[in-house]
Amino acid sequence: MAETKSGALTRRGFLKTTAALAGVAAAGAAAPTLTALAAEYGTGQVAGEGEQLVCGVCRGNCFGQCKINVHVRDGKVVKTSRRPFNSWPEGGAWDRICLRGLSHPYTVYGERRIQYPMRRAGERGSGQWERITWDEAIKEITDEWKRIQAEYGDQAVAYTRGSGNLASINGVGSPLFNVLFNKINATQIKIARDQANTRGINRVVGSLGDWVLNSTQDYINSKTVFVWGANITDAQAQDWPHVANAVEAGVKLVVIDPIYTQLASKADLWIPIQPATDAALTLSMMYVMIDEDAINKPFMKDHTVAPFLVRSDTGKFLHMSDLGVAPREVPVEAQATNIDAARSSSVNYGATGASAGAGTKLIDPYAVLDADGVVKAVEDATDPQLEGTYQFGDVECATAYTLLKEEVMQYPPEKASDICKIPAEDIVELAHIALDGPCIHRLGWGSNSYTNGVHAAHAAITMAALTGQIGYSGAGTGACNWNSGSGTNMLLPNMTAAKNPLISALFLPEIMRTGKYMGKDHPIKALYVYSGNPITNQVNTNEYLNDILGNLELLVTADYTYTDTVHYSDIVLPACHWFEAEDIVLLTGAQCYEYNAKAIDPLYESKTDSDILRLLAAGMGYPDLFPLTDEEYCHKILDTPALAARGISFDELKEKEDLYYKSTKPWIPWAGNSFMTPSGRMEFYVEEPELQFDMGQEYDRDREHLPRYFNPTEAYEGSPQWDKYKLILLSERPRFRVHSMFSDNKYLRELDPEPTVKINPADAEARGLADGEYVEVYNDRGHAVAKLVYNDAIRPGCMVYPKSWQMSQHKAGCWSELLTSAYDPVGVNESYFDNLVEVRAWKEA
Ligand SMILES: Nc1nc2c(c(=O)[nH]1)N[C@H]1C(S)=C(S)[C@@H](COP(=O)(O)OP(=O)(O)OC[C@H]3O[C@@H](n4cnc5c(=O)[nH]c(N)nc54)[C@H](O)[C@@H]3O)O[C@H]1N2
Ligand SMILES: Nc1nc2c(c(=O)[nH]1)N[C@H]1C(S)=C(S)[C@@H](COP(=O)(O)OP(=O)(O)OC[C@H]3O[C@@H](n4cnc5c(=O)[nH]c(N)nc54)[C@H](O)[C@@H]3O)O[C@H]1N2
Ligand code: SF4
Ligand SMILES: [Mo]
Repeated sequence: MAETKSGALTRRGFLKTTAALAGVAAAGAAAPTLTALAAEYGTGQVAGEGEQLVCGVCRGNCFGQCKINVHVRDGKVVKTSRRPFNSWPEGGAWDRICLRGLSHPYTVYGERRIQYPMRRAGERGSGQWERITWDEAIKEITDEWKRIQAEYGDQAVAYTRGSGNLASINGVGSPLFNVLFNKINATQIKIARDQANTRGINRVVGSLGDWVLNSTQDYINSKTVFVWGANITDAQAQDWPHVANAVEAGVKLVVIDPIYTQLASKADLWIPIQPATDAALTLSMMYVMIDEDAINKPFMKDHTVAPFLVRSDTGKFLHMSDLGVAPREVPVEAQATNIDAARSSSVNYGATGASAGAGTKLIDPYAVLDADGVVKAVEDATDPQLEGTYQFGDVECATAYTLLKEEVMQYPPEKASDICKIPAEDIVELAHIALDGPCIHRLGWGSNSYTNGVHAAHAAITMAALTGQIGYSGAGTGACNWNSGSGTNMLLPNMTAAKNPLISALFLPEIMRTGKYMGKDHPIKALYVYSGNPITNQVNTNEYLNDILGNLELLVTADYTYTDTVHYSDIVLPACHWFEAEDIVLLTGAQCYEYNAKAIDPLYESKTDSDILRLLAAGMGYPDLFPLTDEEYCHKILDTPALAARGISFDELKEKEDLYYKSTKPWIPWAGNSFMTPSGRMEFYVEEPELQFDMGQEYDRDREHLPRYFNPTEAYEGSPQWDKYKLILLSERPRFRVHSMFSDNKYLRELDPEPTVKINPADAEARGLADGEYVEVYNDRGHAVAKLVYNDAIRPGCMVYPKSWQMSQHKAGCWSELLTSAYDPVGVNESYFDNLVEVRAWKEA
């Protein structure tokens, strides 16, 4: 923990710690002037005497992936600073480094750095360790894996990761992990987070990746940017300069967030919405649009499924074949070869899949009601009707828009005002602003964190179907433009998929309790964790410790620092820090590749994850599984024909350090309105909901057809827990950490020494709690002790904590103990905010 008792950073403390690491004399050293620091920040590349500047990439999961200078002197990292991008010369708005990035030397040489392989010496979690050699560690792990596989089956060995290193060889974008674990037929446990937005949006427009929206540089071309539940200033550092540029140029900023965040303080309009009610607000905005007859009918007719007839018996669209019309032959569209335009290839207008010969395919057209009252193929109708019903034999059909309208009309502003606890006039005003486009609607992870989050996103993208504001400059609806999924899939063609079906981390407790998955025996007895700290970051810690760890025979963690997950492991492997190996990083927000050169040799006995994999492979009997060196893998990943066409190769990247990979700057998804859905249109009516993971869980198919508002699991007034607990517990992205990373960084702990939780003073006073006292936040699942902070910015009825303090840093309990493991069966997403708690004074025992 930090040396200082209070959060105040003394200049003496600052100089002392800086000097200790930089290895310069502290006594009497004059502090650099702010002007000098600003000049240095501007150029980014001031090498101190005897220093070598190495091109590095800071790459925890804060989405920044900042290019930085690693200052090396005598083989040691002495400092980090900003290093300008080459791909983005205009204005330098991509160049940046934050406090965390500036603090790296304290992580590289941190006191809690794992120095050598360790075996647990006492009870699991006792913190007692013995040092072992690499040979011993690898032999023990692989002997155990072999025993477990022989006893329980191959897939009883599992592996999982978090988001600790966004690189392509040693990080989470690496194909190498799957190479080993496929070879030994292991099970991948997939983290279950950040998916509700994606599920709600992609099911309407198709998938270009996980988090897709216009590049942030395009925001300046919109009239209003709506931010729904994201704190861009703190949590998307890479985007804030572009948002700020837009705001300065006169673009209106509307922030919808229960909390008066830093971003809200920059907004023209802040809407303090009741948590978990975004879908009700959006449906009500659509009510106003429809009520005022202000929807974009031509767009809806041409680019959405609005006029398609839906069969009441099957819930599916009516096709001409239903009416006895044989499928017709049409020319096949050219396959997209462009790496960022694969979307057009999957637009197949209801293709039957059967090929009718070279260059053609059979399609079974969607049926619509034409203006003359006759049902026709959509391609043949002169004016497809948006509204109407049609009796097809015994089967009633209605247009998709008719069904949507029925749903939307249940949310007049007065009613939504009660649900969202905001004035009805504000809802009307929001609808008017949204109509006066072009607008960007950027969805953060606010509504994503409740079990009704898929529908909040589904509603948002449906509103774009009503306004037609999508696919052109300044107009779009989506999650932030991080776009990782498509980035990884399209740009890492050698990426090796896991061989066995991925299992959601949310299913793990049940699998561990029962030994069964989808009705079949599937015990999991060994878990290998890399680049992640699930015990701190996953929901419901007690369930994790009891049900998962309690049934696990071997937990192995590879990390460079001592985390909660390390603490509960049986064997710990010392991984390298990012600066200790060469790697490639995909800067997805800016759509460019970055090069990370090796700055220093691996410290202590640490090894790169790739070398760890090589040793594990040999231990499992496959010494030749990785025939290439890491450098050769870098070439393999980047030296492909598709990238060569863009002038991208590994050698080129090494030379230029960063390379933009999209065909246009800024990038605008869904340009030309060609959506990656079966119909090629925006399918706001969903025929068949796609589950994020399918474990045979039950779900309500009818509910999923359209965007709907319903209560989340716990975080609402009147929920089953309401009698006991009346505060909704939210987290915020910590400025001083990236999740749990940097939590043991001495420099940052001076600024942010211990867990805190914010509360509206009225809620605190009602409970007799004073500002600054230690409190226990609790519910049936667990508790966490933290220092209480009075804060008027917190919506009454809520509490907010900066996330991901390690358990060992709390006086008792930890935040994740309080979090529900309930999930929506479609989104299968951890619901970090769907929790009720109470708070009381805490006295140290
Ligand atoms: N410094 C730092 N940056 C990070 C990270 C980090 O750990 N540290 N983590 C990164 C990761 S992995 C992610 S996923 C992103 C997340 O990025 P953000 O989503 O921007 O992060 P949060 O701070 O969780 O912000 C969510 C916001 O939603 C609000 N909110 C809560 N409930 C609701 C609701 O029902 N409706 C609405 N409209 N708003 C609501 C919260 O008050 C909060 O301001 O941040 C990334 N950036
Ligand atoms: N309460 C609450 N909890 C949340 C959330 C929330 O909003 N509220 N958000 C969730 C979200 S969206 C996310 S994305 C998760 C993040 O959860 P995690 O992905 O688990 O995040 P980190 O704490 O960053 O853990 C990364 C670990 O990887 C290690 N690491 C870094 N680089 C390397 C490397 O090269 N090799 C190896 N072997 N290890 C490395 C780091 O030291 C660190 O311990 O947290 C989730 N948890
Ligand atoms: S922590 Fe994130 S924002 Fe800060 S320097 Fe690193 S990548 Fe950039
Ligand atoms: Mo995340």
